[in-house]
Amino acid sequence: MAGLAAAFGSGAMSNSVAEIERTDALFVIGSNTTENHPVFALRMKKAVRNGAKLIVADPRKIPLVKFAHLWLRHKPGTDIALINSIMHVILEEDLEDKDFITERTTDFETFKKNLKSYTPEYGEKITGVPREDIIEAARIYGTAKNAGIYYTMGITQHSMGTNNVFSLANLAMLTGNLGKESAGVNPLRGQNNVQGCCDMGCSPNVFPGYQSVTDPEIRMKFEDVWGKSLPDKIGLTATEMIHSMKDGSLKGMYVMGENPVMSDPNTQHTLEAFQNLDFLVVQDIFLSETAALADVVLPAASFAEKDGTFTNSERRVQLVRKAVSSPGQAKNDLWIINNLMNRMGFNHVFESIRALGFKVPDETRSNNNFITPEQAFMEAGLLWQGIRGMTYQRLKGDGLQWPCPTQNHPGTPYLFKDTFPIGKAAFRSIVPTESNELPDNDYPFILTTGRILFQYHTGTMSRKSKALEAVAPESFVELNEEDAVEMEISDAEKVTVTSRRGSITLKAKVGERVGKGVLFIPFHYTEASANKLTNNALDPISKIAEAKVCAVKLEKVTR
Ligand SMILES: Nc1nc2c(c(=O)[nH]1)N[C@H]1C(S)=C(S)[C@@H](COP(=O)(O)OP(=O)(O)OC[C@H]3O[C@@H](n4cnc5c(=O)[nH]c(N)nc54)[C@H](O)[C@@H]3O)O[C@H]1N2
Ligand SMILES: Nc1nc2c(c(=O)[nH]1)N[C@H]1C(S)=C(S)[C@@H](COP(=O)(O)OP(=O)(O)OC[C@H]3O[C@@H](n4cnc5c(=O)[nH]c(N)nc54)[C@H](O)[C@@H]3O)O[C@H]1N2
Ligand SMILES: [Mo]
Repeated sequence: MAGLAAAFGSGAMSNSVAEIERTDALFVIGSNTTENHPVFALRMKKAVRNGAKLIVADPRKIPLVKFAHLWLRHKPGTDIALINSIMHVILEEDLEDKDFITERTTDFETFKKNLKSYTPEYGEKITGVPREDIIEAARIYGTAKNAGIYYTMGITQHSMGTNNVFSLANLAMLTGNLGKESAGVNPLRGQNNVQGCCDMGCSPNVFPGYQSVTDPEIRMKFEDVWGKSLPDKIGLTATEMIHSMKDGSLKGMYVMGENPVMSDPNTQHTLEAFQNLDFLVVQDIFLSETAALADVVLPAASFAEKDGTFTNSERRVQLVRKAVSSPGQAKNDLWIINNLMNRMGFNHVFESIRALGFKVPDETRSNNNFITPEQAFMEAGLLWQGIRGMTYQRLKGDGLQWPCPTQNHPGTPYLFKDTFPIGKAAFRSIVPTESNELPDNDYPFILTTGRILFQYHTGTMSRKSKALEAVAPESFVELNEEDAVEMEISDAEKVTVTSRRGSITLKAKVGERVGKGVLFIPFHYTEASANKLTNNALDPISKIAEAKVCAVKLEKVTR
């Protein structure tokens, strides 16, 4: 693995939240920060008040645009062309960081050659962004002392999502905006503790701490502590599992804290896959659409009902403490896992925690070999030096940012200061590719999907809140005024949106948020579920689904 994006294997922010305020230029691309990361957005607005210049690149006129010096409304799925043409201008105008390029990168000459043809004129043709704005973006980003990139699902949820991220890494490397304060390439993480899940090895290719399952030495280390032989092959990603369920090669499934029946693209395909299973267990705090299909439902306790750690976007590990008791028969996830482990006769972990010199409280010993959250955390530190220096004692207060390898290490606010984990970072010559499904005569609109401030994902949680439902009770499709006039659709009128995979009926929201030819639908509402429409094409590297681009048609509802 060369390239810098590989160094971002964790997907963690390279820099810290607080640094945003002191940034000179912010490049927010594919992130509706105000609605989906309001706390980050506050820092961004503060940076702007402090004099920072803000560039927003988003096909939609998102609320952050109000604070931007420059808004690039590119067509969905054209980020590579946009970034390549910005980098073309940076080179043309001599704004690159030559020292950084020489000292910390490789493959620059090939990369430079690849950029030759991506003129601002080319950029305009592919993206729809005026060439002057591409030049202006290059000047703002290229001349700033510290420039930070902030991206989320508008960048990643594409069949070329990984190449989009590589392109952003190229841009930061070209201008030396890595390994220093208030800069970097910063994916704002989505769910609370999605970072912690990734850190703990919830990816098919790594053990906790991003340690490869295919490296025999690493595997032996884990086998020693866990007392079991471990598979040496990379497993399936969640999106690939759905395909394997469909073709019958995957027969049993245990879903914990996910509602794929609504959150995965192409619902019809997902349902067929689930119906093909021999056995399904769902562990959730509510009876979700997916739990409703399960053979066994394990009722789980929510975050407020248990102890443990959550790791946030800036790699900060924080303690959470039980605040309220669980209702009914709900048990916390670790309790359920402990029980399963015991019944499967698996208690070696506990033995090794003690054998390796950790003090394990006696009561735990008599308590059916239950591992406490703290012990699980200590064991993780044993196997991953990134958090080895952290203890529950040290985490009290504000927590600590990994890497934190020793007991007196203060934690790490930003990564790659003097070097990359891979040594020098390689530039990648990225060539734009088209989205898997583009509009045609039958399906003339591009549909992009995402979120709104007042709802959360599949709504299992947020739609139970009366207050949130009062503000955002139903789905809608954002539609450009010009298209609305042409099609004689008025605001709030019911319309049908249809793709090759399904059809939903919902309210039209006419305005200028989306450009002509583009529609946006949030995926929160089960009664008009956007994922009935979306395309399950995958990025070949990350296997993320193309939730941000598919072709649809729009029709008035006729009676
Ligand atoms: N209120 C609320 N907050 C949330 C969540 C929630 O459900 N509700 N979910 C959380 C989670 S898990 C996540 S991952 C984050 C996601 O946070 P975001 O990624 O900000 O959310 P999205 O609405 O999916 O899409 C982001 C933006 O991408 C833009 N976009 C669409 N297509 C393209 C494209 O081709 N290129 C570019 N550059 N932009 C494009 C959309 O217009 C949108 O503004 O939010 C987190 N925060
Ligand atoms: N069209 C479209 N589809 C998308 C996206 C998009 O932008 N567009 N975004 C994608 C993204 S980025 C994401 S992150 C996914 C989100 O997709 P999901 O993760 O499937 O969506 P959630 O609704 O957050 O489901 C989480 C489930 O966990 C349960 N839960 C909450 N707390 C706990 C707990 O402590 N223990 C247990 N066991 N369960 C718990 C909740 O009740 C809920 O049912 O959606 C993806 N799907
Ligand atoms: Mo997410």
